[in-house]
Amino acid sequence: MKTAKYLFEKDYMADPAVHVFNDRLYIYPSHDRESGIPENDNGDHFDMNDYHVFSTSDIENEPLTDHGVVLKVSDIPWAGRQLWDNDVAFKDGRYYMYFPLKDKNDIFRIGVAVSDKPEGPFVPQPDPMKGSYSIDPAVFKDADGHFYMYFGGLWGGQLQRYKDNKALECACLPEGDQDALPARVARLSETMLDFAEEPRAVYIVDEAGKPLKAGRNDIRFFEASWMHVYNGTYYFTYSTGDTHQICYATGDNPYGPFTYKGVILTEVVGWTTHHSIVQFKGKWYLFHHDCVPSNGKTWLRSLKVVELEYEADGRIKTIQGSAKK
Ligand code: FUB
Repeated sequence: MKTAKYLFEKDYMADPAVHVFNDRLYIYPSHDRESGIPENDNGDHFDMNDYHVFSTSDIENEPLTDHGVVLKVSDIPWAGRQLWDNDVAFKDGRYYMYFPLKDKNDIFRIGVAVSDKPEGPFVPQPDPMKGSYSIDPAVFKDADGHFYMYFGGLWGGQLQRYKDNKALECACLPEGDQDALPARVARLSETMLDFAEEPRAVYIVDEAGKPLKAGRNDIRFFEASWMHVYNGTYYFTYSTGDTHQICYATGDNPYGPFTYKGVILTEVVGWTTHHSIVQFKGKWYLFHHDCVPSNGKTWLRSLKVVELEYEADGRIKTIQGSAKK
């Protein structure tokens, strides 16, 4: 599948987190909707209020099965608004869905909902994860069985409101030669319901080992973390947000530092870009979204997939997004 294809044209879905469970591919997207909220830098127009789950045993030829609504804002006791990008992990017979949601004070926290099936429905815990903040949780299982959550996002994602895992009096967005704001990573506890440690910074460094600067917004981290391992190397992948690229950096362990390597996906139609990378039936795929079907409405995004290819030295071949310049 060398050309990107749309996956589900009946409705708007975005931010696909994708995993293989029981030899089947499961897609956990955000569910975009037309809420009528005006577009702003805070992302208020992304006012999603439920999740669906999709699955398939043949991503190239079979239509997706829609498992319907699996979790709603109205089911979540601590809910305020805005269910953004979620992810799901499997451990000891249970599936854990991690989701960012604003609480009743309009602060993004990360919640957990549990199911005994990959397609849900998922039952939320009564409170958000202790010590959680910001958005875009992505959960990675390392070869030794430990699970790590990567998270964080700038601007509407509120990451600039925190330093050393404490809320700041005033948000602080670095600029120019200051170090870029890093994503965060924390190992999960045995129960999968908490962090096992204080979240740490995910440093992305240049070839000289220096952290990327905020002024390099063409390549610095903004949101949408993902982690995969290819030939023993850890690939931390992310969106550059206001410059609309999916980039990657590599390291030799789940915490990093990760050395910046290049662009995976150039700009797509729409403001946001988001992705996941998964191996299925011997091929690697890049799941993502764009706004072509909604004629560029940034808050109405559609799921896409395309094959991802590596060079012999482990570099990822750049894929052209739909916003060709
Ligand atoms: O879907 C809302 C937000 O848009 C996500 O959390 C970000 O990653 C961006 O795709």
